[in-house]
Amino acid sequence: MKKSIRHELFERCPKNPILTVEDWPYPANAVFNAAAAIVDGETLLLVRVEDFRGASHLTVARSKDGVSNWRIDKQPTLAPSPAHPEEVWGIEDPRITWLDELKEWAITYTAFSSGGPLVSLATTKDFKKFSRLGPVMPPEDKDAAIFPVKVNGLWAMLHRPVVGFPHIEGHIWLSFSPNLKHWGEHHILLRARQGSWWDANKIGLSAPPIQTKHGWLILYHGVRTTASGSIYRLGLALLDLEKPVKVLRRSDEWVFGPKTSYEREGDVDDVVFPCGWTVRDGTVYMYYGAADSCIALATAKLKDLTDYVLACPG
Ligand code: BMA
Repeated sequence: MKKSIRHELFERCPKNPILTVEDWPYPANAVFNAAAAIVDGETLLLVRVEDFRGASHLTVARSKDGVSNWRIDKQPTLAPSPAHPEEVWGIEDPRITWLDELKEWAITYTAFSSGGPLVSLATTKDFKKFSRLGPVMPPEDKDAAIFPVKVNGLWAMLHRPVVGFPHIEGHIWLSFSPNLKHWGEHHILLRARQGSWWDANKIGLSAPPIQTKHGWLILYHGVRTTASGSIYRLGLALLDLEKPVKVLRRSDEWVFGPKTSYEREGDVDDVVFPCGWTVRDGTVYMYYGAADSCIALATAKLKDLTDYVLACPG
């Protein structure tokens, strides 16, 4: 039988992993799950850094080409605040969105409170000074990102609450807010599938949505539980531009999964976990945490991603 070779949408950067603890200007156990944005013409990563107590904070790394020569802040850029008890066990997995109407960046992140992980929000103009809006979703909720523009006059946020009944399940929800602080109009958007699916039981948003002429392009992770642990893989979906509560397409197959040694072995094996992607000249740069240990990069043509998702089931 002829062996079929699966077409890969994303191409791994030959320099992977592009950032590790060896590059860090201060001691760290792991650097991973970074948000990404183009700021002043450069790539800015807001990196989750785990210290040797197990708690995480966020530190900025900047690069002109988004691949090499990273300039990393000498100390934590955004550390858990003693004034915010919900950050007592650290802050993790940020996502960044430019809000043109407010002329500032919104950063959604997981605050690890003693009551469980929840979604917190901060804003910044320069990645030096930050204004915290505090928790915007109660535990357990993670993997949140804000849309760059209002939808029918309201800010929109994707996030992933977890329910424990009758089984542990996590689906992606869409909620709305007039002021970024108070959220309501909650809609379930993308459900984790069931049974043998790669994205059964628990899914979560990866990078913030990208606006295309065909709709909002969504990258999400699915978690498959196996006898030897969980496997984190990625899928694509497309939401209606005007009414993002409407899912137009969703990939049946995963489009990216752990393969290389740095993705398969680390503090948590078999994890690819992007929190950010940027678009430069039609190429999508997807930055992902690999095995909860380091940061890697994979690229794809935006057109190939939209062509692929448009050919997926409705
Ligand atoms: C998820 C998050 C991520 C982590 C992943 C794999 O639940 O906590 O921060 O990368 O698990 O361990």
